[in-house]
Amino acid sequence: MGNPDRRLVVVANRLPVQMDEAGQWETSPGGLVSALAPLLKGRGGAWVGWPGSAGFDPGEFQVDGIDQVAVPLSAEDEDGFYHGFSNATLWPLYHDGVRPPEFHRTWWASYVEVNRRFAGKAASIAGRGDLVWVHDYQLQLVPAMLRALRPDVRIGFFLHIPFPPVELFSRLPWRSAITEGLLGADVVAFQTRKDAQNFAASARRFGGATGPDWRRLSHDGRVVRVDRMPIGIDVAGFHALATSDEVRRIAGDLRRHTGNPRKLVLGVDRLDYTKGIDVRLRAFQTVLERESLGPEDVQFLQIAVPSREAVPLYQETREEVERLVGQINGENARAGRPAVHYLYRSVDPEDLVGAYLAADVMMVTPLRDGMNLVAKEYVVSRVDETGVLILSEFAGASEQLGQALLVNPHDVDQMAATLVRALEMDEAEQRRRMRALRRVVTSSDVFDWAEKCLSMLVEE
Ligand code: ADQ
Repeated sequence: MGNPDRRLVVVANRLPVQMDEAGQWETSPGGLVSALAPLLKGRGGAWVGWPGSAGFDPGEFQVDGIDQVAVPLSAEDEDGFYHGFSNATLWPLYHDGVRPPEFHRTWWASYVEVNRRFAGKAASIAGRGDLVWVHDYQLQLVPAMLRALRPDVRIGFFLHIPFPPVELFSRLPWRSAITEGLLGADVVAFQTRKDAQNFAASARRFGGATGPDWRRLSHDGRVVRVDRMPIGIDVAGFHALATSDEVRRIAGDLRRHTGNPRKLVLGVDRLDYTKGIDVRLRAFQTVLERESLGPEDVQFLQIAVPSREAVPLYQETREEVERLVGQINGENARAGRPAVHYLYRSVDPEDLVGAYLAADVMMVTPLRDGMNLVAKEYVVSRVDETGVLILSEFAGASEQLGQALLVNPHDVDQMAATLVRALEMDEAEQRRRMRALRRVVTSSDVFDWAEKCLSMLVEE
C-alpha cells in the first residue's frame, strides 16, 4: 500500500468554482465536485484548472477549504484548445463520429501548448510522491508531460466520454501522441469495459504498448493499469430531494399545469448533438400520428440546458430541435395545451427532481454517451418504484442498466414502438424493472467511485 499521507492534486479543464453576482467565489454544483471535495479536504491537496473566462488569472486561492490553482487561457487558447481541438476534433471523433471531426494543425498546436501549461502547473505544486488525478479528453497529454517533469508522483487519468474503436481513432493525425500521452499515467480508467478495451487496442497499435492483458499494458519499462470505473451519482442527495415535501409539491404542480395528461414523457440533457434530442422528438411525433393521441393522452417535456453556444454545430442543433418542437405543436397542440413543452435553460435541483417524479416515462436516447447521469438520476428519484426508463444502447449506462427498455436511437420506428410499449406498461412490470435498476444504481454512488479510483492509484 502507498503512503496515506500523500496529498491529492486534481487536474481538470475547469476549476470547481464560479463567481457569484457579488464577485465572491462559490463551489460549482455537480456530482464530480461534491465527490472529490471530501477526498481533497481529507488528504489535503489542490485543484488545478481553468477559471472559465479568457484572459482571467486569479492565481492561487482557497474556496471552502480547497486550494484552487488557476491555469489562465487567452482568447486564442480558448479558440484553438477548447472550442477547436477539444470540442470540434475530439468530442465528435470520440462520440462515434456522429458529426465529422475537424482536423487543424493550429488547433493541435494550441492543445499541446495548453496541456503543457496544465502539466507544468501540476508539477510545480505537487509534493513528493503525491497522487495526481487528471480528468477528461481536454487533457490527454498531461500524464506523459507530467511524468517527464515529476517521475516521483503517481498519475491517474479518467476519461468521462467514450474512447472510440481503433478504426475510428486511427483517423486522428495525432493518434500516437495522444496514446503516448495517456500511457504516461499509472492508471487509465474509463466508463465502460468497451472503452477500456478500445483504448488498449489503440495503445498497442499507436502508442507502443505491449502485453497480452488489456488490463496491464507494458510501456516504457512500466506497467500501466487500464480499467473500467463507471461513474455514479450522489444517491443520498437525490433520494433526499425525491422524498422532500417541496419536490413532491413541484411534481404535483407540474402535472396540474400540464392539465394532468394521462402520461408525461420527459427528456433532460445538455443541448448537444450527441444526446439524440431530435430523434426522440421524431419518435414522439410518430407515436402521436400512429396512435392518434392528443395532449390529453400524452405530453412531452424537454428540458435542455444551453451548452457550447459559440459553436455553429450547437446553434444548428438548437435550431433543429426548436423547429421540431414547433412542428409537433403545430400539428398536435390544442389551444392552451401543447404536445411538447420545451425549456431551454438550466433548472434548479428541486425542479429537476420534481420533473423526474412527475414523468411516467424518461427518454434518454444519445447517439453516443460516455455514461449519462440523467438515466441514473431518474432511477434514484423514482422512490415509489414506478416509471419507465427508455435508454439508448449507445449510452455507457446501458452496460449497467439492462432492465431499461433499450433502444437504437438511429431507428425511429423502433423507438416509437418502444415508447408505445412504455406508455402501456402495467405497474407490475414497471416495478419489477425499476426495482432492478434501483438496485444497480444505489449499489455504488459517486463517492464509492472516487474512492475506488483513488485506491487503484494508491496501489503500487
Ligand atoms: P454530460 O455530457 O454533461 O457529462 P450527463 O452525464 O448526462 O452528461 O450529465 C449531465 C448533468 O447535467 C446531469 O447531472 C443532469 O442532471 C444535469 N442537467 C442536464 N440538463 C439540465 C438542466 N436543464 N438543468 C439542470 N441540470 C441539467 C459527461 C459525459 C457523460 C458522463 C458525465 C460524467 O458526456 O457521458 O456521464 O460526463 O462522467
